[in-house]
Amino acid sequence: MPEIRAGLNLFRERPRHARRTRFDFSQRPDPAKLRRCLTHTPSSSMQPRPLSPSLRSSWSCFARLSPHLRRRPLRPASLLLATFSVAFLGSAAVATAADATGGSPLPFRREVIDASIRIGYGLAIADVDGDGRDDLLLADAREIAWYRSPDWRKEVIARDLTAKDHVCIAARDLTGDGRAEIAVGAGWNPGDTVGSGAIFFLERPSDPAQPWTPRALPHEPTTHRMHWIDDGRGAPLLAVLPLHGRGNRDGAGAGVKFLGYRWLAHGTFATAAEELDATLHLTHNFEPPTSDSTDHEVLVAAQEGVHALRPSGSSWSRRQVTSHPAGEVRRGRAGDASGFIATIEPMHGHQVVVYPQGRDEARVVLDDSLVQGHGLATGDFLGRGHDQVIAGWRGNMVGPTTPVGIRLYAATTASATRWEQVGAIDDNTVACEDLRVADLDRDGDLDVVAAGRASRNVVIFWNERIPPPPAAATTR
Ligand SMILES: [Ca+2]
Ligand SMILES: [Ca+2]
Ligand SMILES: [Ca+2]
Repeated sequence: MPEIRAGLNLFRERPRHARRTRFDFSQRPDPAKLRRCLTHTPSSSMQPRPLSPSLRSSWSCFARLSPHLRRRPLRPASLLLATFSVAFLGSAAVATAADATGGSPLPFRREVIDASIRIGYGLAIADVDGDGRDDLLLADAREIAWYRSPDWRKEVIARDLTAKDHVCIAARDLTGDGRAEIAVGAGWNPGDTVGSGAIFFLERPSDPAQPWTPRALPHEPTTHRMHWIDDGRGAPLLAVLPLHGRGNRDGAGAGVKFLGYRWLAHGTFATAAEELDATLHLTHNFEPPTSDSTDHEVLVAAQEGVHALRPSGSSWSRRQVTSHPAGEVRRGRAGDASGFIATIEPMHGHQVVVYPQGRDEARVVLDDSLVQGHGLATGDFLGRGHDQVIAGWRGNMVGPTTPVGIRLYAATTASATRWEQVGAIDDNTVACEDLRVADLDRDGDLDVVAAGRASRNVVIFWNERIPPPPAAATTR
């Protein structure tokens, strides 16, 4: 994908040492000062004062879009962008951000662990160093890195594996020694459906903070998403899903070759890749089987809707589940113990959708106001005994900057046929390119980690639903 435009750097995080200078959004400047700050260097002497509703909306938009603008002199490009945003984004964008903060406050505490990534294409969670704590892994444009729990020190283990960007990462312990095996995808260029793509297994050095040795595997063009999966046939499979079929144009042509690479041992793989499917198009993401799965079902989000793949004999069967084009897909568990499927539709889309019991005709739209929805997860974040849905979006890739965020939605019926937007986990600090969930601090609730593209950050949202005991509070 094209590089982020310079103007979107408005989202960049400040370094940790500068956090104390963060602007207090509860303050409201008077209208005259607001007008002046759009044309002059903003003043730090703005005093709280009520605004008219229209100006309050404008200020809300301005504040969310450009926190940097009030800390330092405006650069011409930033000034133009902010002015354009306030003037032309319109009430819809402002209402979206306001809606995101509605409802009950969510019990998440934000911690920035990296404020200077480039793209943040792919996240994974696994124990890299074998200390029993899950670490974070990131496939960034030019680096493959992991962040060590609990201090989140960054260790770069590979750089520039291909001339084009790295794009995805899969990490899981395959050998039973408690230390993750890591594979990555690279050569990212979705416009080149013939010569792009790359897959590497990274061979571990004795010190996991040192560079790992890349071993190339065969690949299809436009390598995009990967997971280590169990298909019930013994050794794990590195399942790799390209975005396009070979030689495709405009999402048409040959089907996407979804291939699996059978792990043998010690970083060696079966000579021939196994084909999971070769019929779909614009396959943006997939959901691996759950760890307790007996049918080893893989869900693929494609232009042709969500399709379920299952091992069948020596190959795989395919069944269409939904009919709307989808970009992200996850499974969830409803209050009545039935399953549901959650999606973002279409690819890079604006809708968060749930299919109770995986029934296409039961489609429920949870939200239709995302801008470039790109992160989706399910889990019981609120401790209700069934799964909620969280969705993150990255905002416009071109044109005027739009607010970004991560929202949480919860079912209001046991059968997951009705939903409500509960609130925002993130309100305009992470232009969500990818997100993952896990109980990172092992306190019993699910935490969220997100990588931001235009915001160029990696952020952990600590779930504080369960108050930490005094003795545990110091271990984070
Ligand atoms: Ca660890
Ligand atoms: Ca291992
Ligand atoms: Ca937790």
